[in-house]
Amino acid sequence: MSEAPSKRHCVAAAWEAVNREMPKAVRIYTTTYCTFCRLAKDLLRERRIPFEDLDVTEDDEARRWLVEATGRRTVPQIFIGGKPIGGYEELRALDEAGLLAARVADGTPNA
Ligand SMILES: N[C@@H](CCC(=O)N[C@@H](CS)C(=O)NCC(=O)O)C(=O)O
Repeated sequence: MSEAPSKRHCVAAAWEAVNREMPKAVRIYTTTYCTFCRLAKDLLRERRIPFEDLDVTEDDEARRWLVEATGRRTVPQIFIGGKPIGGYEELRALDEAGLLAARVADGTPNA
């Protein structure tokens, strides 16, 4: 008789489906060779939060737009439901406060 799938397995499978089908509420602007970008994406993956990764390494126009939109010059810049929340440290602070999942759930997907 086959073994019933574990709860962990079911949750992982559900998140995979969400990743495939749900418009993503989290958008993260990154560059290559950016430690904070990697940490932010690792955290999102750990929490199984789907995200859209936009690499702006070679895109000066996008970098200028990001500075205007966020008032910050560093990457990553993370948007939830179209609103800038800051970089990795702000993402981690939301997570540590137990607010990240709710913010993502509240965030309307990026257009
Ligand atoms: N406090 C920021 C630090 C981000 C940061 O220092 N990022 C570096 C790259 S890993 C950066 O953007 N440096 C300036 C630049 O590349 O122009 C965060 O948590 O995201």
